[in-house]
Amino acid sequence: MTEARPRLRRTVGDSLEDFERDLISNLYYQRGTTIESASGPDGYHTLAVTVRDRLVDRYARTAAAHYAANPRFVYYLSAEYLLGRQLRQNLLYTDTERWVRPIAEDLGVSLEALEVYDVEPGLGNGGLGRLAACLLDSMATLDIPAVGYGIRYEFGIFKQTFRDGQQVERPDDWTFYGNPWEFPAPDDRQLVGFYGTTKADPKDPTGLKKHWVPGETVRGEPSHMLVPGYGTQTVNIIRLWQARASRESFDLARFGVGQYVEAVDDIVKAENISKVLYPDDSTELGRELRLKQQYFLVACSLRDIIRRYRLRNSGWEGFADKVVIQLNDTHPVVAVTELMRLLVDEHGVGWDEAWSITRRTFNYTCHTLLPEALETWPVRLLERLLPRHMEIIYAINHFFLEEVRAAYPGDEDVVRRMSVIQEGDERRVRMAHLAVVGSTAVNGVAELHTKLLAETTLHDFATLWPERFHNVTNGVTPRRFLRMANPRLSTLITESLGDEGWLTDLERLHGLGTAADDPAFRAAWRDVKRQNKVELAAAVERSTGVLIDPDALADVMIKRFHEYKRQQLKLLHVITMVNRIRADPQATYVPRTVLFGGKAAPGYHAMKLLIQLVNAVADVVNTDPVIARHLRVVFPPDYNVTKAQFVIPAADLSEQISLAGKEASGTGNMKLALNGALTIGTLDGANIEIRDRVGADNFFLFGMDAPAAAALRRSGYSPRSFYEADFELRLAVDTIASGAFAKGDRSVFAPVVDAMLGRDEYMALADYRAYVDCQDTVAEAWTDTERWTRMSVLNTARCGFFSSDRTVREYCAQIWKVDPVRVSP
Ligand code: NBX
Repeated sequence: MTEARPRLRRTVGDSLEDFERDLISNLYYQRGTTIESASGPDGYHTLAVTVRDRLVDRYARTAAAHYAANPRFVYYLSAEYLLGRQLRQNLLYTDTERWVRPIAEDLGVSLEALEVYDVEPGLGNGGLGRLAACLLDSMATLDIPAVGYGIRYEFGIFKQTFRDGQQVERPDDWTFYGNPWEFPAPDDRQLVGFYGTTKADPKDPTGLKKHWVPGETVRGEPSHMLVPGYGTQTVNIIRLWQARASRESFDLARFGVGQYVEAVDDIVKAENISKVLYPDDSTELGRELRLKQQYFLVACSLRDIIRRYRLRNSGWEGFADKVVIQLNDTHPVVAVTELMRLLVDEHGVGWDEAWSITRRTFNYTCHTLLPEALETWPVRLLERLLPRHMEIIYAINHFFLEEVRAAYPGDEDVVRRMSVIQEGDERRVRMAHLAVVGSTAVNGVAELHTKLLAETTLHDFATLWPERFHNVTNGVTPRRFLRMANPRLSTLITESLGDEGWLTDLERLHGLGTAADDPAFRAAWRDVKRQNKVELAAAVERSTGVLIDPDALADVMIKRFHEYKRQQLKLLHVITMVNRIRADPQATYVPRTVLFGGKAAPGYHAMKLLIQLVNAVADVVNTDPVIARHLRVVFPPDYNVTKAQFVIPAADLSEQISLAGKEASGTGNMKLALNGALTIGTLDGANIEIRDRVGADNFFLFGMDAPAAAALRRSGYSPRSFYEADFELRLAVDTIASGAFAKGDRSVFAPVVDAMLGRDEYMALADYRAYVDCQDTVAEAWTDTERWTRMSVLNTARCGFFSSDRTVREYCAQIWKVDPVRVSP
């Protein structure tokens, strides 16, 4: 980065005429085609590039402002990003949509028609990846100097289709038509080593400095995507690394002896590192390639961070004053050892100083409470793949355990519990322990989550170092999830509040509180919801063939399929509704549409079977003329960020029914409440904070709280006793067992029944009665339209807290200690 020479700097014009001229010029010179012969992708690509150019201007000014200010930067390290579609966002952030509409109309195309080519980069699984995207959006909006680092997976999260109701996964070739939003930066490539051996440094008396000779090297090639702030000039970037074969990564000798194909094989192997996103959410599978991905991300990013640091700074004392790295869960935690290695082995910094720098640089966000999601790696694998890092881990652990022994003399039990190494038949490295030991701050993502972390998973650490533990409750960007997803509601809000200031100051939604008492406003609110539902109904019909009634209660459960989230509980409720209608077809029922969305990890057989059952129930419900009069069940395939933006604005009821103590936070719960859906939920994750804010009267609470759930488990939970004690529950389970959803075949869904009656790991049966009764309260409330609308308005009005802008402000104040840098127009 050098000081830009102003006379060489070109700026784009900012009028409609400039935009139109650039568009036509880009179509001709960039795309090499003409208006007469342009295809849909040509049109999309050209529009994308023309909008992008407006952001490049801002990016250049941001880079110059950052260079001049030399501030402390936030580096967000994440294995996942779920950015969503880019075109609409960038039109909004550059305020150019108002030009594009008339120009497109002139040319006889619609924005909607071009948008179908805007493929979302599915570089993540779920909440953790989407949170990364929301936080980056808010950092740019708040003018925080920040860079996100990630992996440019060639294939993102799989595409979900259904065949005979079963999930079938297809590869997500997201760059098939090219990606107009990214800029390759081959000059900033990095070399990454794997395997090999380590050698002692004869000149180092401590024995702590070593030399690593990798056995294999791979090149990391970066490209970046622009991350604009809303209502500001700041444009930050996400830098994504793609693995390439380095010259060293194929054996030149083999060419000489005619083993050409074998030599090329090594190229393929190297490039496999960034080939595909692991589609597992909240479960850990210890695959070598995954560890390679993690180290690849870390090694490339740290070198890039150091390169950037050195542009304006020298020496290492000031490193942690200019660099703060946030570890998004444990996936990038090997960074702690990599920074130690770089400092000690490559830059000759003494161990103690290196450790002080490292500890001051890193912070760690934990996103889970599930024990199976806590990453551990076999020592033997690390010794082979990253031999030097394993030595460093031993050294870090040695000094750390000295500290533990000093704090708890004679207590070898606490030493065993806290050690970074888990002893046993196969010794493993506990990445969460390494993260806590190597960080200044550790945070959970909702109040309950942080509390439970400190009481359970990380209890010993929270006792030893209470000052390290923080809560930063998650948030969501109101730009994408209110303004872009729900333009009608946004217009109504802006009309009511007088201006669009709420978009960057979401607590201003409180101003809607009084409007909730105005019948005309409520009617307008209902009208918006209805129009959103009409639109959703059309989309659902296109994707599933099922007609839904826009006047029915839209009951949505959209999230990854996981036992702890309890889609099975929702299904038991659906089946109970079916059984009630069958038993008394003449009674009156509140018409409902139950919409499911979500993927199951390809190896998660129990959840794939549950998906099949949802589809089978949907088939029975929607084709039975009696039942379908009152109830529809739809499951549009391939739930992703784009689909979320369609579903969320149309939802009346938000299902947040995880077993208390299992969902770290949830962020879909926030998006839905912000869009005026009422929540039916347990006291879990951020549900608790949502309820505290919207008020107990405006939230449908049911079920055990976390202490009750823990107590029931301790007392020896027996799902069968709940099954036997509740007639409707028994009937619902028996309906599945009878083969009613498998054309009479009792075997197909027998594993679902066995799981429910056998283990019921997440105690769905224990919460069934409370849940079904609460759903009856929901139905009752729905019949009082005015009251429901008032509750809906109050949900939106009181959810301003859940803006990711607030989340980022809290990270800045508590953890990052960074200040904004304004970029002038
Ligand atoms: O992170 C999610 C939690 O389950 C949510 O409660 C929370 O709101 C969200 C953001 O903090 N965790 C999550 O999405 N985990 C993963 O995606 C994941 C991905 C890969 C993996 C383990 C977990 N190996």
